[in-house]
Amino acid sequence: MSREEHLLTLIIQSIELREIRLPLLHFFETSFGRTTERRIVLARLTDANGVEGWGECTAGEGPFYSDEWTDSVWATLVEFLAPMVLQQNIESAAHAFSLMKPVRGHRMAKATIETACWDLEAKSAGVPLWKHLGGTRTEVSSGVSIGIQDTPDILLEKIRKEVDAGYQRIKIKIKPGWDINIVERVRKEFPDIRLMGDANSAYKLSDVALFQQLDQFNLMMLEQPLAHDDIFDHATLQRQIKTPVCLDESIRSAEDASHAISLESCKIINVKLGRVGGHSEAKRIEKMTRDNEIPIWCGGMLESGIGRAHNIAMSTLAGFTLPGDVSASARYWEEDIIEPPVKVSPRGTIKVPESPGIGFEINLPRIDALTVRKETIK
Ligand code: OSB
Ligand code: MG
Repeated sequence: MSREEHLLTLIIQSIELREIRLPLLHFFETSFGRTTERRIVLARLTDANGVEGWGECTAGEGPFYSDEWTDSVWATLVEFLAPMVLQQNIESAAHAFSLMKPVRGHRMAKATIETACWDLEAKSAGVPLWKHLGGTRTEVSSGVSIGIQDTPDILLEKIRKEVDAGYQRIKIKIKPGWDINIVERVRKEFPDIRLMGDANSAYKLSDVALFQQLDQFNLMMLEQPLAHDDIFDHATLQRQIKTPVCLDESIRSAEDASHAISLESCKIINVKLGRVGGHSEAKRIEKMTRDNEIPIWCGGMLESGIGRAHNIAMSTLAGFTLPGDVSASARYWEEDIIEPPVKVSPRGTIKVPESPGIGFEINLPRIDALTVRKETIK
C-alpha cells in the first residue's frame, strides 16, 4: 500500500501490551481503599509506517472505583478489543471507539487503545495531540487530590505543601468519620483556598443533614457523594444543598452527562478519559457540557506519564475551565516513564508540549525495567 493510502486511514499492525508495576511515593487512600503500588497496563500501537502511539489504562488494582481492574482489562484487550481494531481500515482515531462497540462497558480497556490511536494519528500528522483534538489552551490549570491520611495533622501538613507549591485548588478525600470534622479543621487553617471534597460514593441520600452542615465551609464542590451509578438521588440531594455537586463515577458517556444535566443532578462534571472510553467520548462530553454551560475539569487516576500526557492534551479543550487533578509526576513517582516528567509552575499551571503526539518522550529502558508481563498481538 502506498504512503498516500496510509495517510487516508489508520491501520494498526500490532498492539504490544505491557503491565508495569510502579510503587507510589506515598500511599493513596480513598473511601474505597488504599493503594501503595500501581499495576498499570500500557499499550503501544504500531502502524504500517512504523509510527507508534501509546495509551495507558486507568483501571485500578481491584474493581473498587469501577468494575474494571488490571487483570480484567488485560483479558478484555487480548481476547476481544485488540482483534477488533487490528488490520482494520480505521477511518480516523475518532472512529476507533465505535469499532469496539460490540463489547459492552469495559471503557477503561477501550480507552487504552483509543487514546493510543489518537497519539499515533497526531504523530503521523506531525502535530501535537492537543491541537489534533481541537484544544485551544497553551497551559492548563492544575489542582491536587489528597488522600485520607493517618492523622488530621498529616493532612494539614500536606495541604500546606501543595498550597505553597502553587496548586490552584485542593481536593481532599472524605468518608464517614473523616468528613465534617476534617473539613472544619482544614477551613480554619486555610480560610481562603479553593477547597473541595471527594466522597467516592461513600454516602446515602439519608446523609443529607451532613451535607447541609458542610454547606457552611464554602466548598467549591462535593464530588460523587452518592452511589457510583446514580444520577437520580444526586438530583434530590443537589436540590437540598448549596454546595455544587460534581459527578465523577456516574458519568460514563455524553448521554449520562445529558441525563444528569436534565435532571440537575450536578452543577459540575469531572471528565476522566478512562471512565468515558477515550478522547472521542470526552470530546462529546466537552461539547455537550459547554453547550449547557456546565463547567468541567480533568480528573486523575494516579496515572503514570503516558496517561498524564493524554490528560494534559484533553484539558486544552475549551470547556475545561476548572483546575484539574493532573499534577506533577514528582508527587507520585520517584521517576516517571516519560521525559521530561510533568512539571507544574509556581502559578499552578502545566505548559502544554509542542512536539507531535502526546509530546513527551517515552523512557523505554525505564518501562522495560518495570515490565512484569508483555504480550504482542498482531
Ligand atoms: O475519584 O478522583 C477520584 C484516584 C483514584 C481513583 C479515583 C480518584 C482518584 C483521585 C486521584 O482523586 C487524582 C490524581 O490522579 O491525582
Ligand atoms: Mg472522584
